[in-house]
Amino acid sequence: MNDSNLGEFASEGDLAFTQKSLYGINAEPMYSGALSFLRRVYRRDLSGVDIAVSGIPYDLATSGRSGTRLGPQAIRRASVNLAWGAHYPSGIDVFAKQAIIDYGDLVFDPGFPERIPAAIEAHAQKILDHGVSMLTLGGDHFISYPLLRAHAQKYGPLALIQFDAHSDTWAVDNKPIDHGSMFYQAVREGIILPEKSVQIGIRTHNPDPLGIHVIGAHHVHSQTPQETASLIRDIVGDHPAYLSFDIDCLDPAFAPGTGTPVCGGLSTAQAQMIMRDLYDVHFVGMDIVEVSPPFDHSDITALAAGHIAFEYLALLAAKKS
Ligand SMILES: [Mn+2]
Repeated sequence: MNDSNLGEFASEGDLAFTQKSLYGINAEPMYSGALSFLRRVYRRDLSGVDIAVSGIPYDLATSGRSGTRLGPQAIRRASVNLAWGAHYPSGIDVFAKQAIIDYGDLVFDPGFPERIPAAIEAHAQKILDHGVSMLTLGGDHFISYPLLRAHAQKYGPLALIQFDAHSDTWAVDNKPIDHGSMFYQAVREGIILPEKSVQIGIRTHNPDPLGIHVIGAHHVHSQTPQETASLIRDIVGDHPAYLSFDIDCLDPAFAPGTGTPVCGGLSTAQAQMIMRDLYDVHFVGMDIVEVSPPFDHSDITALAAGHIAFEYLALLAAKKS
């Protein structure tokens, strides 16, 4: 902290632009300044970076009510509430040893929707080719498909850990760009391994889960978060794993701002506690999707997304300490 009359906020503000170091907690009034994700520095230069957070404001694959194109903005805005301190209850400073940047958003032309999947995949390849891992803010859940393709090119076929109310493995063979069948495509292409993959919080029927393990929401409710996490860890083992968190995994009481809400879901606390017990999973990337701010109230959903992403960063930080 430097000498100033600014007290707790000993900086000139707008740390997303003015902070030179990529490390350390960036404390700034939550009501002011450039609202980067967790107050990280905004930049495109990937040198010396461990994790790049980027937004993909895409919702053209949505089947129900839309609005997730506004998700990245809302998650960033809510995330600044978490930027000022260490992770609770671990006490880990998420930013002490991890250089995390806000890479900004992927820009694409919505007038050419057929080009967008390849644009998302190229965006991910560029970041991954620099040896930087990704935390991606959606956008609707379709974005996970091109992201998985890029990650599988780097790491090989992946274990998928999918928090969701819906399987998104409904069989459609003509490869539509929609957010309910992309994991069917991913299994068929061999970029995720069903026997190493698990869906948590499911509460919609799918007659054929394609061999992916399913821990339904009712199952999560009937056991402790630690027991759920243990099941996940047993399934995934030490295989490289990609985490895809659809915010509609949470109950509409905890995540009203989403396109396809289903009652009976997890609480934010359950999801946080399950996440905290995934300490030995070999994560290679994460996305958090389906936050639709027009249906949100008091930023509940966006804040939940920020918290879940922060849990993920704390898991990675714990491995570095
Ligand atoms: Mn879903």
